[in-house]
Amino acid sequence: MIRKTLFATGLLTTTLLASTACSAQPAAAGKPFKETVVADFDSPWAMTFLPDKRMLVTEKKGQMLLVSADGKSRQTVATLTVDSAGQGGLMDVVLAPDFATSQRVYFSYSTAGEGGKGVVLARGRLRPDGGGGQSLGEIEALFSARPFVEGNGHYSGRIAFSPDGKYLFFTNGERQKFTPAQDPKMTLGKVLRLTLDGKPAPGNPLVAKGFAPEIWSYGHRNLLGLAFDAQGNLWEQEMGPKGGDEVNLIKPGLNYGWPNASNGSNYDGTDIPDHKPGDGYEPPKVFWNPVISPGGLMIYSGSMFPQWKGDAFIGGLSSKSLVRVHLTGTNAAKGDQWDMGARIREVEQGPDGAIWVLEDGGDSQGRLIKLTAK
Ligand SMILES: [Ca+2]
Ligand SMILES: [Ca+2]
Repeated sequence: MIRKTLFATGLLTTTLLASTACSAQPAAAGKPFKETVVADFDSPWAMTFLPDKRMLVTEKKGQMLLVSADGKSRQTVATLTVDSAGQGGLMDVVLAPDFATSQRVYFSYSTAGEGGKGVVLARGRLRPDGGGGQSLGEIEALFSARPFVEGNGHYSGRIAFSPDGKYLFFTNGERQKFTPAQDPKMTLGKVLRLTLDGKPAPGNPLVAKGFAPEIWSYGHRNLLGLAFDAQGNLWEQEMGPKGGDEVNLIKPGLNYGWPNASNGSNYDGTDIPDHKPGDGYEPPKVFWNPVISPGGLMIYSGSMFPQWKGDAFIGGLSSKSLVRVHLTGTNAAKGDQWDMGARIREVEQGPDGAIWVLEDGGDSQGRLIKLTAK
């Protein structure tokens, strides 16, 4: 596999947003939070908070932005050459566990290469750019999905670090090809467990069975959310077929069924056997029919909304909603589904416990909205 990637960095712009970008929205009846529009972006995909309360935001076409805590100013810290056709682009961004000392930032993107396209895990270091701002330097690609295939869908590309900070979990979607999810030699349709350098983590559960050494779990479709809860459980959500979006509790070595089992059906109307006891496939903890089209996943640990501590929040794309899933230990149950009026791509928890959502924006502007207690 060729890990050929071109980067151009150092582009720096500082933009003051129009004054209209920071206005409180009238609270819709029934929503237990106030919505404040903070900023907007060009097809944003993911965000994360720095210890100093600023934010890193990725835009699908390849810009990584460093945004002030109030959303009013921003600078471009990296302009990455990515393949942004279809569902591809610059995707997730997550701080390294030792960011406070290393200034390292991990991110994912799709690119074209030998055989087609695939998702790549990379990292860089946030450092002074010499002009009073910061830029992302020392950029290196760490891991590429195998194999690269044709098409522009189901890259996944979500990143989560283990609670001890030693390992990195990375999702590879099945690229709309179905069967790779069950192929032991491909990383497509899998949750991977890697070292912080992007190598196979030692002790992965399926090596003795002949699986690729990076694989932690398999039988997945399009994994667009991945997060640990406070107890150390790893939760994942994935966009399923028609009527089959899922929240899964990820355990090492298990097969989650795709494309052999799903509580949904194919979009062409053909059936897929439902999950049932004894079929050898790990069933979802929650599934949706009709679908929500899950984007990001966040597990809430703040105090602004104490009633939701420990619960999962999911951005709904086609459902244009924010979805709450009640988590109790290793069990999950549907909670709320609030209409947000736009496709929600990403959900994050802010430093003060507010919930932040990023609209997907489609091919245009998506807003950053802060949700606070009423
Ligand atoms: Ca995020
Ligand atoms: Ca089915």
